[in-house]
Amino acid sequence: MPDASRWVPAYVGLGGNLDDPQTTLKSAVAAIDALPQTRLVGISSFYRSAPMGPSDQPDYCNAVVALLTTLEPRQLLRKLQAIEERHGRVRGAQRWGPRTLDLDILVFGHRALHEQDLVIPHPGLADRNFVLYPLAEIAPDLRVPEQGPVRALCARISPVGLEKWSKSA
Ligand code: ROI
Repeated sequence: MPDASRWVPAYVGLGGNLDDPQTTLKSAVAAIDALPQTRLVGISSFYRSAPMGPSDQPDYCNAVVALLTTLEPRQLLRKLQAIEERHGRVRGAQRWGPRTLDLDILVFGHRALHEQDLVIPHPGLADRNFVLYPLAEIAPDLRVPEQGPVRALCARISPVGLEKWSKSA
C-alpha cells in the first residue's frame, strides 16, 4: 500500500467531438478508473459545448474527473496519452480541429509546472467554460494554483454555448 500522504488530488478534463463523443468519454472514464496507483473519486455531468476554435465542427462533449494518484505528473500524462491513442486520437492533426478524445491534466495538487510539453495548471483553464463549469460542479472550493478559487474563476466566465448533455443520455 503506497504511503497515504503521497496521494495527490488531480483533475483531468475530457473532451471530444467525433464519432459518438458521449460513448468515447464514458469509455475514457472507465480507462482512467483502471489506471494503476490512481483512484477515480469524482466525475462531473457530461456537457454539450459549442466548439472553441473553428466553428465548422460538431459540438463537443466535455466533462471533468477528480483523481487521487501517487503517479508523478509526467507518468499520469503518458498514461492519459495512451488512453487518447487507444480512442483513435490522431496527434498533429489540425490545430483546434475536431478530435475523438482530449485528456488534459488541469490541476495536480499544489504543483505548478511550466515545461515545454506540460504546463500545469492547464493554461486554457481560466478561459474555458467547458472546463470551469464541470470543475466547479465537483470541486467548487478548489484553489487552482496561481489562479485562485474555481468558484471565482467560474463567476468571471459566461456559460453561453454550454449545457448539460446527460438529459438525453
Ligand atoms: N471546444 C470545446 N467546446 N470543447 C473542447 O474540449 C475543445 N477542445 C479543443 C478546442 C479545439 C480548443 N476546442 C474545444 O482542443
